[in-house]
Amino acid sequence: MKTYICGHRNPDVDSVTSAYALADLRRRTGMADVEAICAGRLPDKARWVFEHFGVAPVRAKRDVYVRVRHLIDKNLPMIDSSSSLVDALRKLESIGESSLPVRDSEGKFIGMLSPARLLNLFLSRGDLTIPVGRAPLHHCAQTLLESDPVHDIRLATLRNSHNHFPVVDENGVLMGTLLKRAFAEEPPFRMILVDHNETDQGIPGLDEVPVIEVVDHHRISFAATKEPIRYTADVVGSTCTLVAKMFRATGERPTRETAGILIAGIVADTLLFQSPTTTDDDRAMCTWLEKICGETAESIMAGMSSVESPLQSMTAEQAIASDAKTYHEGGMRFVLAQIEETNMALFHQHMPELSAAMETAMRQKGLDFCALMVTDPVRGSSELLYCGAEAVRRALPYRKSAEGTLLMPGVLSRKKQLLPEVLAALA
Ligand SMILES: [Mn+2]
Repeated sequence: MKTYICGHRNPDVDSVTSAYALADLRRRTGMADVEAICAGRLPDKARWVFEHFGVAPVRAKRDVYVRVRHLIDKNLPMIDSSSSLVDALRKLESIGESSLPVRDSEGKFIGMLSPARLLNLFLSRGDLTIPVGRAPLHHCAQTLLESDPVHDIRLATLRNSHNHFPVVDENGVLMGTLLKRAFAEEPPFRMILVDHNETDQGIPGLDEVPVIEVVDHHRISFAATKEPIRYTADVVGSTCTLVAKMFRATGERPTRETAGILIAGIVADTLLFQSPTTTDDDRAMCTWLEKICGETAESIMAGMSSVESPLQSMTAEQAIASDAKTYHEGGMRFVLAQIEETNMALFHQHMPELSAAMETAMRQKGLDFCALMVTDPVRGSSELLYCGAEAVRRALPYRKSAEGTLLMPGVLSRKKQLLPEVLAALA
């Protein structure tokens, strides 16, 4: 069965690189069909890392919804309209099915062949040598589109009196048959989560698929599981640090490329060990990985930093959505977004569009407030652009700048520094 390894939505470098490296480790330790994916757009800095080390980047995937095409019964044949009716009926009989879909010479679905419908023909003509295409076919009430999410069609299909449903693509080309009993089967893939554990922060569709493993360094808000799962969590600066420790614990030595990709995650999340989330484990793993990789943490950080500033390459909407986390706390719904930007003057120039985009996002998502934390990793401080609930803003311990932002000297971590202040302001 296929296993996807995926970080959080609005992925950052750590969530993409840790997924890549863990897929590498899981493949070596015997997992056959495993693929690292990225929940949405691959961050530019992560793209640089994969290009720099000459490996294919993880695939961006919008969701992991189980779709109709995943449930097609691969053992059931399709009948060509040109084949003889008697042959087709023998086929039905031999596989023990009561109906099968028929396609024309272009592969398009034209109806279901079902012996019950043929009784009249047989009684009146007694001749079954005609082609299937000239026999009365049954036009069942429900044809399914291969791209439909299963949750959208499940109820209607279960209520339908038929058992066999033809599946077509958007051009009407027949893809196969879905049997009602497929809904009772296990989902066709499963998930390993890295760098997050809250379903709300995961790739859409996550709640429909079993999670077999979590590797994470965030607060735990994971649902109760039916079966034991592998759960690796620790208070470290980066998920890549945990993956590096797992390589060591299993006696596997990462390749030069995987070592470099792990370093990228560690330095991106710890801002080259300046962030207060940094631990000795992050430094120790990085030192080990540098020896294998042959490149220093500083040079990999410098390479990633050379990627254009987000405010230059993105629209205001993209900038606030690129790393945004939604929270529900203290009866309020809010978004804390973060970008890294070394050019604060550029940020101040873009404030009007950013504020407008935040106001729009608040209306669309029904938020009480929204804040964009612009972090300068070089100077080691941040500024906050805030929209919405005035009382919360007033309760935050940050001084207003001349430009109207909130100054956060020495603040680098949304999780460890900003979020606790926001939660305190809500209390
Ligand atoms: Mn992380």
